[in-house]
Amino acid sequence: MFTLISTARVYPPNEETLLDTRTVPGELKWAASPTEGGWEEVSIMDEKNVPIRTYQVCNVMEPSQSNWLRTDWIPRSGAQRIYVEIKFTLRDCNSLPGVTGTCKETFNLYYYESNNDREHYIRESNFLKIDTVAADESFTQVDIGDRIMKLNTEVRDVKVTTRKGFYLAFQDVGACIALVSVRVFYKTCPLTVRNLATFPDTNTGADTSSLVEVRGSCVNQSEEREEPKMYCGADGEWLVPIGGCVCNLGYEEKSGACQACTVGFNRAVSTDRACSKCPPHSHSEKEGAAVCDCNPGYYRSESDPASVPCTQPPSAPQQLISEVNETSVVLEWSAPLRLGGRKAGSILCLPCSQDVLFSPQQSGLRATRVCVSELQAHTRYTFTILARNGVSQGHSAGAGQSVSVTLTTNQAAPSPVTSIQAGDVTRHGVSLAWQQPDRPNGVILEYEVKYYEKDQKESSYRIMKTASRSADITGLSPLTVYLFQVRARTAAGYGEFSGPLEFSTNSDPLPLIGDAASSTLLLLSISGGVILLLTSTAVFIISRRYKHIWPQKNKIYVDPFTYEDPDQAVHEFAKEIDASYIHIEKVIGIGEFGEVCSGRLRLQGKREIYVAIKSLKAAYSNKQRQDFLSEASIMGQFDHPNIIRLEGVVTRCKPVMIITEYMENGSLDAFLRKHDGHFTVIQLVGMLRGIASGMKYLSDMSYVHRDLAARNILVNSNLVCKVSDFGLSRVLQEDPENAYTTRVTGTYHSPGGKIPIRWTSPEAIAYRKFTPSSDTWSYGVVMWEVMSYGERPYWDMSNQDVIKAIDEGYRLPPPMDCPVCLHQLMLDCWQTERTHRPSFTQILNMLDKLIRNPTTTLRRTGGDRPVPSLLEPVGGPEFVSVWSAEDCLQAIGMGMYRDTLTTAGYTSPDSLLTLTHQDMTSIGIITPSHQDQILASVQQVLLSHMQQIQEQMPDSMVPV
Ligand code: ACK
Repeated sequence: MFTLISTARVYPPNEETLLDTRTVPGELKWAASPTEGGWEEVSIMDEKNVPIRTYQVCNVMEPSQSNWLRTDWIPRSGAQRIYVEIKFTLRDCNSLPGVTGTCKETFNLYYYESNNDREHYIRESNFLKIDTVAADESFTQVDIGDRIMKLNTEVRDVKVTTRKGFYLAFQDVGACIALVSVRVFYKTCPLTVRNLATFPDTNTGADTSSLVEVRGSCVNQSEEREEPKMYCGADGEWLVPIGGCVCNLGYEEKSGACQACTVGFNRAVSTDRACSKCPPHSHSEKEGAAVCDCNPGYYRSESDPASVPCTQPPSAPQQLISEVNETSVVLEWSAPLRLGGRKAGSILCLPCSQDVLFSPQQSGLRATRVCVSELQAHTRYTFTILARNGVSQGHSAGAGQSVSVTLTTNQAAPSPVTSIQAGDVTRHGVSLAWQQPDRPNGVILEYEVKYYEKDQKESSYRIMKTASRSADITGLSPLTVYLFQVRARTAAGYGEFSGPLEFSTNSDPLPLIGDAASSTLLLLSISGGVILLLTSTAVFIISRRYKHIWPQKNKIYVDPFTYEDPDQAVHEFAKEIDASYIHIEKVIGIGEFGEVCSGRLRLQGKREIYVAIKSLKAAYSNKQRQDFLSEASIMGQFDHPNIIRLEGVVTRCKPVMIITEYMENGSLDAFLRKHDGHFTVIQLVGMLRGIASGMKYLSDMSYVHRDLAARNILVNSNLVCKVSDFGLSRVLQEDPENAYTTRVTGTYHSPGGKIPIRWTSPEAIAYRKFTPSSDTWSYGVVMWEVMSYGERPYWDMSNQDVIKAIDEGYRLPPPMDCPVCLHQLMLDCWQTERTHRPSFTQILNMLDKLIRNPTTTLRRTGGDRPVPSLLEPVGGPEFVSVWSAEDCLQAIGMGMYRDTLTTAGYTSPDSLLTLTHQDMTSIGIITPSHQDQILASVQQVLLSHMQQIQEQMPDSMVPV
């Protein structure tokens, strides 16, 4: 019936074939049902005249066909997912003269897992369907005499994990088909050596997204540097090599193996890549030498690396000259005659008091000059200078290595007075006292106090002399800043003046802010009706005072693409991290530019933290690198507890990486789907509040996110939600959710960039008008996603239908059990006129209001009673009465910062939620662990407090 062209087949190295009908000698003899009139085995010749087995059926004229063909048992040989490649020809029903509507153009592929390699009969209903197979548009043309046939190749895959093997079955339902060949195979990641570790041939995982973690073993003569690991991806490719091995000392890496260094060569340090020739005056007699031994009479010091030549000790320094200047001595000499093959080092051995100063230093001198000062006046000293090199110790050539000089110092002035203190202060005077100088160098005859007005500098100063170590200075002008200096005098003259002590005769400095606040607080606790008025006055004064030292809150976001050199933007906003501080642990997902891993980061002097590591795939263009790093340049500008925190970037080595804080619960949409129905309404609103707070921060910085969606919110172990994904590029390689599109027709054409239609406001879709109000629209959709536990907005409607429905005024209905007021807030976010949508400040206020009064706001999940207006101003004394910032700080064990925070204006629980790392540093909370504790716990504590209030409500009021 058919002839065809075949080509000799070479299988790809990462495919293991379980069955190929072309290589089966003789007949296949598969079980066909019915045995007559259904599938028929037909031998044909390929173009090389080699016979191959095919199965054919062509009952296109008869109705109700169900012709089954079953393969023999195929052992799965450890495979977890198998691939079936079917080559077939299929007649187009139209090309068959006189056929009726019974003719079909598809067939069905089934499988059945079994341990029995000789099943006699398998009930058809026991087979599980893999797919319906139709002829594809891509095919190979096959010449058959005067006709041309189309040879189709289709591949299907299925998970087979439950039995030792399986049967495949083909069901024809009335088509004209020839199964030309069937090949069944599975994929493996082939044996490979990476970073000197061998990774065995590994079967891929059961699912198309699974990554199989494989541990490598070090090749011969190598040892582990860091546990070698790689992941075998579903397509048979090795991914993310982590760790690896290094050749043992004495061996070097060559073509993925470790080879011994030859005689006369060594490899002594693990950081050296290759063996190197023995250094001068050393040798190696065997292969595989780690260290070359010194020749006789030559040495290495303990600190000498094995890579330097062996050397000898030096002879003595020469021509020592000394010069005395009061209590200082300058010594100069010339280098020894023989240096022994090393740079000369020199040493001065002096049992001096610790106060004696050597410049540049006492030992290990490289220059042949030293200045010794702060010696005692009128004292006899001996200086000995010894030439040393690294092999002097223990290999000394004996005397003759040192040279000495003895001399006497002169008289000298006293050293400066250092510790002056101010005592009583009056409007016109101050009393001063000080200690004797450290080195008086003789008897102190008197002290001299010099003082002058700071503004006048030293242009007009006054002097006062005294024999004692104190002085009462009088005759000063009130409210004036003065500088005071003191010096001592001996028979040798005056010493130097002390550094200036600054003091103001203004004895009534402004009251300290903390004191003002605490006295206000004291007042508050005892007086009744005026309390609130006073509190707000105190807070007002405090915040006015602090204004100039607080970090600027209204920072504006800088677009990294405005920089001519994008690398400059990255380094302005992101810290470069040394890759060796990062320890990658596992792959947690695939991002837009490469894998996302989790791991640990230990920066110098900081405690180790868990981090997420996004890496840029190996082959990237310059544009991709810039787009990838732009996310770090953006993220690095933010500091807010509900915005994912950037730890830094790795750009100076490959792979290029972005390091952020680790969010244990991953993205919000998946997290909610996993925990469907597990949270109270208050908890869900708490999550929404966090997101709104992060968005308010972004909009205050004039940053428009453009892709706010639950998939771009990350959740940590405390259920704190943080806004993430600041990538500017929306070109997704794979988008199974079909979240983004560029193919929007009609009035919603969107040039340049993909748009997440379901989350995007109409004006942003129509003419790319992205504003904080378009983010508000997206926020409404996120609210809907949260309240429906990760349901897909607009379910399976097409993007076109969504756009149309929105345009016609249709909006998403309230999710199940969603309180009316929350749905009302969503509807407000989805106002067609963007200026009518609430700002994030208003949304945040509204949510706070709901959380504070859950009894009256969150209990109604239906009905048509009027809902409170969103845009109405909220806040006021009721909040203060619910709970205080102080309670909250106590609850998280940070009560010690109560005063600091109150003084800085953080008086309400609300205000604590706005704290950032930077805010805390600026007001004096500098311990990083305390900052983290406050940020991580405040939201949680407030939420659980709200929840407790909610739980105390009567049953009928608790939201379901
Ligand atoms: O839903 P997920 O587990 O959360 O899968 C995706 C995946 O990486 C690809 O983006 C996860 N992911 C991204 N950033 C982080 C992070 N900072 N902490 C934890 N998981 C993250 C995300």
